Amino acid sequence: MKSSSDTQIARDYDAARARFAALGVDADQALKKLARIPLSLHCWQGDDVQGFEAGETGLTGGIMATGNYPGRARTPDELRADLDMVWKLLPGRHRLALHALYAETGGQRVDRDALEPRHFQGWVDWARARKVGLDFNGSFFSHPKSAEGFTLSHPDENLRRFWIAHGIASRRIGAFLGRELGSPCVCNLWIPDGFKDIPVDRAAYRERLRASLDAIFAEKLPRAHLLDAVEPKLFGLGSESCVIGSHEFYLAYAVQRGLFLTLDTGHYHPTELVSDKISAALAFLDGVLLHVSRGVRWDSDHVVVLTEELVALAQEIVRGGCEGRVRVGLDYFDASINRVAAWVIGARATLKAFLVALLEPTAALRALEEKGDYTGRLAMLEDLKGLPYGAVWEHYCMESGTLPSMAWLDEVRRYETQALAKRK
Ligand code: RNT
Ligand code: ZN
Repeated sequence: MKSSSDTQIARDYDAARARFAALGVDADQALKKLARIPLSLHCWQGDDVQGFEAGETGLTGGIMATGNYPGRARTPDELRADLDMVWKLLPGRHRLALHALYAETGGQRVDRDALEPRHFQGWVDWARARKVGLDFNGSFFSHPKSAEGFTLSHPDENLRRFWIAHGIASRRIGAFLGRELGSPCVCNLWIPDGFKDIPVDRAAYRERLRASLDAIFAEKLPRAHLLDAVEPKLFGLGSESCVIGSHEFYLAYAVQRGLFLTLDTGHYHPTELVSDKISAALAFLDGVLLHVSRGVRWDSDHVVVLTEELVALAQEIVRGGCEGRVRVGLDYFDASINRVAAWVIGARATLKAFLVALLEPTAALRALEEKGDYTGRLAMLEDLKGLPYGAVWEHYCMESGTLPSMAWLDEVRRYETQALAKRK
């Protein structure tokens, strides 16, 4: 039986659909397209990027989760239970991005250079049962061998060798995940290497990084299973003066080697827009991995919310018809609020941004632009902001069998009382 709020949602949707139809936009079609855009949710929101290694060192590498809200997942099963709740509250089909830190080694100490595909079997079983694709990240931080702030560019050859072995192991694990689940795994590489203060020989560090990457990427693995990505950044805590793997460095490397470039929205100057970089990168690259994040004054990894820039990112992808070449990953970690809610808020915001983009009368805007009618273009872009996107979103949630706005939060609160609050 339909409740009165269900009926209200249906009525609102009918009215909204008519508004969009008047602009030549088919809302039903837009929702079909939205259902085909998978997000790659980051497993590390659930436990403040801790992972499950024995003898953990705590989070290092110039990134930081602040807050101590109760309920952090402490075991793979707790994390998977939390993810099941997240999945229940999201419309659409999504992927999960793992980090090497989340290996399950059955209580054995297995160092990062010795990780094997079998250490991720538990995740494969979870993913297979839910028809979820997996992505992967090598973990080049939170480890005694990264304590000096350098990994693949470290002057010490032994340390570099260790991290090269980790990079090679990570790619093999990624290829395994892609093969097992029948969908290419994006394996992302980010390293923390950089200087707090003014270096004198940047070139030597960058040369060593290039050579280490060449060693990692030497092994040819099938692209049907594995898509390699490299992630630049501008600065981190303790690497304010120079990051070895900078934007120019990895952009050039990705072009030369045919890799994906990872664009993290927190990794640039605060006024620099990642939305503007997608079409530039795709003119030369097969693909881009987005790390959708929200920096507040710095790369603070706040929970993603529906900002103008988030909508602009989605618009760039939808307008360019490059949904197939841009993987949309999330990357934030907030320990100051309910972690499950944090996941849901950021993922829903990202899906809403895509919905706004898909409901745009792009052809009409393009026609104005081509005619040079920039007055009309600006006027229309502004007027479009008042359209009833919310009504389409609520309908989409209902049709997808998930809860509409705010009702999902009741579900998270119940889960908090029943499960999260008991984790002491
Ligand atoms: C760090 C990078 C990196 C990490 C995660 C944990 O600045 O953004 O992607 O946040 O891999
Ligand atoms: Zn990132």
